[in-house]
Amino acid sequence: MATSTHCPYCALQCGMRLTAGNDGAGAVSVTPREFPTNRGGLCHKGWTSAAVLSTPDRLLRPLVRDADGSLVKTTWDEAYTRIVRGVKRARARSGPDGVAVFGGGGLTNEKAYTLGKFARVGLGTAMIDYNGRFCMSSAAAAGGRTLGLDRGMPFPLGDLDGADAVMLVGSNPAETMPPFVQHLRSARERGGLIVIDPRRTPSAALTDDGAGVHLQPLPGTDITVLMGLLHLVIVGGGADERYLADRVTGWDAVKRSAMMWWPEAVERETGIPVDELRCAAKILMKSAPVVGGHGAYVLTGRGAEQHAHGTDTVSAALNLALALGLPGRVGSGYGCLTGQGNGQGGREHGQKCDQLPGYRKITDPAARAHIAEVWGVEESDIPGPGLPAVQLLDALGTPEGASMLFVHGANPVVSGPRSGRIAERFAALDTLVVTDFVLSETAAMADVVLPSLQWAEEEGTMTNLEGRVLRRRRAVPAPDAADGPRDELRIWHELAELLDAPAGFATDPADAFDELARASAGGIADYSGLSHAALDAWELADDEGGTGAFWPAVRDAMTRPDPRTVGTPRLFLDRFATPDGRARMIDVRSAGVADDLRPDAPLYLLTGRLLQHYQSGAQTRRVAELNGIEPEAFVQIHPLTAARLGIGEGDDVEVRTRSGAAVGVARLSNDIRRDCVFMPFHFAGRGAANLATNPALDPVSSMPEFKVCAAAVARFDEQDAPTGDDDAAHGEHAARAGQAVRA
Ligand SMILES: Nc1nc2c(c(=O)[nH]1)N[C@H]1C(S)=C(S)[C@@H](COP(=O)(O)OP(=O)(O)OC[C@H]3O[C@@H](n4cnc5c(=O)[nH]c(N)nc54)[C@H](O)[C@@H]3O)O[C@H]1N2
Ligand SMILES: Nc1nc2c(c(=O)[nH]1)N[C@H]1C(S)=C(S)[C@@H](COP(=O)(O)OP(=O)(O)OC[C@H]3O[C@@H](n4cnc5c(=O)[nH]c(N)nc54)[C@H](O)[C@@H]3O)O[C@H]1N2
Ligand code: SF4
Ligand SMILES: [Mo]
Repeated sequence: MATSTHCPYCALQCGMRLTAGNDGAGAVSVTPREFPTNRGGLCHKGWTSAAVLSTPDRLLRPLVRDADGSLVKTTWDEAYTRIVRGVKRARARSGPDGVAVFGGGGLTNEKAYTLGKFARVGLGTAMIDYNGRFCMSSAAAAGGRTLGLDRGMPFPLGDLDGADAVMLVGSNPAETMPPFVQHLRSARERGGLIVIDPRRTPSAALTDDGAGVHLQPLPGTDITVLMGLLHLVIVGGGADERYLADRVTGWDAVKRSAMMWWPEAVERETGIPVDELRCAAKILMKSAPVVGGHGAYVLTGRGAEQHAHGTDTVSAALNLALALGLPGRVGSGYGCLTGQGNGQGGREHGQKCDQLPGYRKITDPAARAHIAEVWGVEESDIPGPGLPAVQLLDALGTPEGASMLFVHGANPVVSGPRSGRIAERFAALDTLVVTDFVLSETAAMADVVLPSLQWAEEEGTMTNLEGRVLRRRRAVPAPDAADGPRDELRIWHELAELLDAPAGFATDPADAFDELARASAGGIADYSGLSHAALDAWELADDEGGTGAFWPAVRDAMTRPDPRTVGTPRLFLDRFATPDGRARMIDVRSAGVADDLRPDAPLYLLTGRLLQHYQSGAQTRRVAELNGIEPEAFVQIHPLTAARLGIGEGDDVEVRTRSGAAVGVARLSNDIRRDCVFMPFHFAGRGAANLATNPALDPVSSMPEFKVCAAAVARFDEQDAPTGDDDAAHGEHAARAGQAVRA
């Protein structure tokens, strides 16, 4: 029997159907289905996603570290006993905040919500944050301060289909969301695709043959590029003054700042030729509704956001969009392309260190009282705000930080900035508990590993990049041994009981969702009109694209704009979500790269993604078909730069920065600027790009500057490899991480 569900990976949440083998499990086959985001398309990762279900090294038993340092199989009882003892030791040492929790944007809404609750009232700790801090935090912060709320795309993706222009700022969807490219067709046909990326990516190549323009700036200069575009829009009479007067505050100051960025000055700072900047500005102006165009969209991705001034960069993109009169109009808009499968829902229901469910602030007394009532606890039982991800991880194992950590749905040893330091902090913990379905690099360092279910074995909901809540459905049974993998809802329920928590924890995902819906009622991300049953019922015409429901979906005020749409597909049509209903422009300034070029580090290291791998690679490196295509870390480098450094195609190359060094195979390519090299961050060991990235933080969002730092690049010769203290220490962690699992 086929089960309709969605891909386990990215925020596009492509619709697919899973068919189990004859025995109910066995080989599971994937077929795409019609859904508004993917329209029957899937990328290579989606097609092969079922392979991870039967990966030979699937975790099937809990593991604990034994006296000689190996991970050995054990029972759930023994694993729980170790965990409870660890919690008691950590509390005795530093109180409830001695235990910390790190979650993930791939967890279902039910799990993200319950993990936040488990931290606050199961463990009583304020110390919870998650990997979405590395992903969406800058866009979320900028959206919140200008629009009054953060729903990555405040409109359905299908709206892009009629646009004259789409501008992608630091986003490469041709690799990161391939079926999304369908929605760029109309913009491309009208010559309106603008891509801003220091590399000529497959997305940048979509601008070829008159389809648009690729701006290839120096990394970290997006604010200047966006100010330059705004300048040209103002000078060219493209600013929508009437809209600005009616719907926006702060325009005068922003206008003054933009007027300083003449195209010639922009060219000097960013390297973008004046003509190309003018061409992009023209496209935007003639597409904008003010002159009667069909509409334009400005969309940001991680290339713009993962910077020490990423929030301001998104604000600059929002300022440009507002000047053109795009947000809050049907057929135009600003959006950010959320990344992880539940990157949107995962940032709404309480995994963030300062947040309660429904996108509420944990410091707001009314929010605390409401949530306390839903949870059946005293308001004083709910801790205050904790630390954001980088600070949280950085403090682990120090006298001020937690000595115990739970990780659910993240692999920060590979994906966190300056990952050598993160591994060091993990090694300093008293107890590391990791729940996963494979032995990720983070799980390999744990004292206790709990085996979880996989996507196709669980029920739940995900909220995709459009703010559309959809159903994840069980298609295959869980491995059924008594000591086999467990649903995380059950794990938290059982641990909460053992820890005498003051609140109960639902084990049925539909019940957890109902509680989430109640908790979210009246909040920004209001799910109170939704339930599993309702979402199932709305997916009537599944084959023609069962649609899910857009939040806010308020109980008793549910809208149904058309037969296929439930909830609120388009936000801000009448007013923005700010107190006065107006969008607040923020007058931002250009800022440099935190760790900028210097004589001993003369090239920029850029990081990002490849089509075949997902994130830390914990899942996709286990899919032979994908790993066969991209089996190892590489360094993309311009041929002229490589020649100057004596590097040839296929040589091992070391990229050394202030944080550390990563090694990859040289791939010579004209698709990158001569002053940059690029590494994907999907690989572990010495090829982990994050050994070299800079943890410098955005002051508003606490996003680390993953995307750019200064590096020395040289041919790597095994014999000459330094054996300093750092490397020795890292070797030790690697050895611990590499301990074999014994039966
Ligand atoms: N195949 C694949 N798909 C994925 C994922 C994956 O791991 N693999 N992950 C998912 C997730 S969680 C996310 S967040 C999304 C991310 O999706 P994207 O944002 O599209 O991905 P990235 O490759 O991280 O970054 C995009 C581009 O930013 C560019 N860039 C680097 N520095 C700068 C800069 O200073 N300015 C500008 N303008 N651009 C810059 C890089 O060259 C890169 O091409 O993808 C999702 N989809
Ligand atoms: N240098 C550099 N670093 C980056 C980025 C970059 O562009 N450059 N991008 C950043 C971004 S945008 C992101 S989103 C992060 C993501 O980075 P990670 O947090 O490392 O993401 P994943 O590899 O998806 O890790 C998820 C882990 O959880 C497991 N897992 C999946 N589903 C579940 C579940 O339901 N329950 C449990 N318990 N486990 C599950 C998977 O097997 C995997 O081991 O990386 C960030 N790091
Ligand atoms: S684009 Fe994203 S959701 Fe769609 S198949 Fe690929 S990984 Fe899955
Ligand atoms: Mo992400």
